[in-house]
Order: sequence, then structure tokens, then C-alpha cells
Amino acid sequence: MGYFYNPSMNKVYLLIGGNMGDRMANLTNAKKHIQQQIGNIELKSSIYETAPWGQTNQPDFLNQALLINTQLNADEVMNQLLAIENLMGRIRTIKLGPRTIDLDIIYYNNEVISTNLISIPHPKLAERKFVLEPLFEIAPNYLHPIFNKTNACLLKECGDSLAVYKKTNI
Ligand code: PH2
Ligand code: MG
Ligand code: MG
Repeated sequence: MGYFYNPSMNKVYLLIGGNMGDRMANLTNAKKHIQQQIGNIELKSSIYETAPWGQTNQPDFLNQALLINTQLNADEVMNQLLAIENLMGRIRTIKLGPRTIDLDIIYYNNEVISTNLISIPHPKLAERKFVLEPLFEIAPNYLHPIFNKTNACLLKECGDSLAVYKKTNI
């Protein structure tokens, strides 16, 4: 076992996004808070411009996938994400509707977690190209712990035809 092995470190995949206000600045700001309050950002996907999924009569989103190293457990990560959303002024109105910033947990290590606060893996991820495309970029071979399929495989099988374009390369 290596000297630097730290058993309390966890890997959490997040999808961040928003479609209101200065979308790019909101992503930058969110990443600053995530780094300060949750842990080091180990990987970032490109930023994608994505057509709205669910409620289609709203502006396009920017979305990005992140891999974070954290000592927090999944509920603690979720509480920090909610705190960041609140401090960035997110107001919850319509379900699936427009938002300045949305910070979602996609995977936590390779655990399956169901609490009052969270369901991990994210229950809708396999239906959403705006999640799978950025995730595929940073973790093509990660295995979904319930479906036992890689993100590459889930993306290939995903029936979502809404537009997802790479906006900036990171
Ligand atoms: N988030 C939603 C609903 N629809 N569509 C896109 N393209 N991107 C999102 O992040 C998104 C969405 C609910 O969280
Ligand atoms: Mg969401
Ligand atoms: Mg959310």
C-alpha cells in the first residue's frame, strides 16, 4: 500500500449546469465553491451546450461533468451542493424548469445509495444525453453499479435525440 493511500477519500461524479443569467460565469463560480467546500476537482469535461430536456420551451443549458475527490459522505456532498445552489441565488420554481445553477450527484464511488435526500446513481442518467455525453468524455469505462454497463455503452444505447454540442474544450 502506497504512502499516500488515503482510505477516507471518495470519488464523486457531478453534473453541473444552468440556463439562466450568465451561464458560463455561473459554472465558473459553482466550480470555485465546489473546490472550496467539497474537494479537489480532479477531472473536468468540456462545457456542452444542450437542448432542454423535459420542459422544452426554455433556453438551452450549459452542462459540464466533474470528478471530485472528497472526504465527505454522499449526504454531506448533497447538502454542500444545495448550500452552493442557495448562496448562488437559485430559486426553485417549476420542476425541470429554468435555473441559474443545478448541481447533481451522478455517481458516488461505485455505491448504490438511497436516502431521504438522494438516489445514487442518478435515476435518470441513462435517459439523458446531456449527462452521458460529458460523462463519457471523462469516464468512458466507469461501470454503472446497477446496470453493469460502462458510460460508453449507456451513451451508445441512449435513445435521447436532443442536441448536445461541445461548446468549449478544456
Ligand atoms: N436539467 C434538468 C431538466 N432538463 N436539460 C438540459 N439540457 N440540461 C440540464 O441540466 C437539465 C435539463 C433538471 O435538472
Ligand atoms: Mg438536475
Ligand atoms: Mg438538482
